[in-house]
Amino acid sequence: MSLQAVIFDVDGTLADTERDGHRVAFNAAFRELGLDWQWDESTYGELLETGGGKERVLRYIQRAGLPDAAQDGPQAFAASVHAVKTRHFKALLQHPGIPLRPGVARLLRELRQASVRLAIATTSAEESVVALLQANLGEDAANGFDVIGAGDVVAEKKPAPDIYRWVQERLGLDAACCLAVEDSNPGLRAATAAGLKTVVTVNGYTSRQDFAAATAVLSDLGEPERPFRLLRGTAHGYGQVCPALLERWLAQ
Ligand code: XBP
Ligand code: MG
Repeated sequence: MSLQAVIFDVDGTLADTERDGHRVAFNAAFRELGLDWQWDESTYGELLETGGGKERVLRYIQRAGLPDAAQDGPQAFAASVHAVKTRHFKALLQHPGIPLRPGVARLLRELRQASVRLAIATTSAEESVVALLQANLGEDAANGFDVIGAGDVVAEKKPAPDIYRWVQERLGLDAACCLAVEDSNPGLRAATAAGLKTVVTVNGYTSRQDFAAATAVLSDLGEPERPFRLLRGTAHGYGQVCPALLERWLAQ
């Protein structure tokens, strides 16, 4: 069966948005709201086990307690923190900016040229995803994706497979002709539970996680002048991820 679509995760996969993006934006939101919360890099690494910004705040409340400011209860409080945080995140995309990871822009271009459809399956809010794409690839960038599955469109976030199933349904494609690209164990579990073969590109937060279920694990997608490092699986002689290599992985 030939490759019809590639479904990309966003945070950690298209760009390293977590440590210097979402984390920084959360801390800016905490300051703006007068909270004495501060998520350092290692605390945030632990909190990343919980997918979704609002869910992450709710989880932290279990540890730090509900702040006095949260008069309307934890859900409303998490939603208001998230709204402020999203504004800060979008500002960070403008300045200083968050670049796409190596090979991402190239692979998206090559897949489009090969008539392979593109989709997104993410836990992040859609407005953050669209802003990331626009900041890096231009105003029309989101239109290059057939389906964007983001945020609260499903009840259960990753590692539940719901967001991948939601995207597949809208693509109208069987899992057997699609591949997922992920960066984390919760993301890999979500994609494989939806029946998708999955390629993982690791980052600082995820490199020690369990990726035994992945079709291949790489340092990044690779560029002609800077090939990826293969961490698991076979690269069939390639040094950069391209449509032909994705076809090989789908067929193996
Ligand atoms: C990453 C996430 C997101 C972001 C923040 O998920 O867990 O929640 O940290 O985004 P994925 P929001 O890698 O699956 O994209 O604050 O907008 O939820
Ligand atoms: Mg991710």
